[in-house]
Amino acid sequence: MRNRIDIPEGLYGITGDNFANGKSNYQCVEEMIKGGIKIVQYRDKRKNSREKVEEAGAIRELCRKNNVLFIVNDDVAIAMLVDADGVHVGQEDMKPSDVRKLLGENKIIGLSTHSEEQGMAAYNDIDVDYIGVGPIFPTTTKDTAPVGLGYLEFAVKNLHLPFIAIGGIKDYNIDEIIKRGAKRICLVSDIVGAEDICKKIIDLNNKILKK
Ligand code: 3NM
Repeated sequence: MRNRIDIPEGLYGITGDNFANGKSNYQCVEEMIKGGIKIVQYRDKRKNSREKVEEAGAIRELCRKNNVLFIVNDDVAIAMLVDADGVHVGQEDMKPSDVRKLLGENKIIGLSTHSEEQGMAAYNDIDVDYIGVGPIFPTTTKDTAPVGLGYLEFAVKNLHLPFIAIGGIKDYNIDEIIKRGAKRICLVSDIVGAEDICKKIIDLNNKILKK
């Protein structure tokens, strides 16, 4: 039986150039890395596959040079092509056990979960290394209804695998997440939309990691 691959604590970065005030996904990741991010997910719902392979490949190399974990959202083929460290799938994407067959034991698989039932199922699935818990608050970045802080509290108590709190998290509400015990947190629009992404990463990681 395999052991889950651990996920670094602190911020989990996700690309989102539609919120980035003209910066490319590559530029955003460069700034995230300067700020000390340890894991980045390539997520793009607008470009075609050819464009995504090119962009993901470039960001993959940037992450490799800087010892930053690189995860691809949804697309197992692109993850394999660029030799990503892992794939993040949703509830309607390929099943983790099928992704595992394609990627092998040593790659990371993440799964979005939006309820206690989905969270428990993922906890009992050894092919899942970590889960997303959210959307905690309303978000315009993903078309999923918010689940509230209740599911986060359930996850902290009952789901003993790495989880990423996500969805509508901003400077003004991140304390609600940290004080409930989340160690890994993702903000998409608030980070890529920041004027100084590097400084934002440093400040938020100091808060989450209590430096
Ligand atoms: N996944 P923002 S919420 C990509 O709950 C994503 O699974 C979610 O973006 C989930 O920080 C989300 O801009 C979007 O609200 C988060």
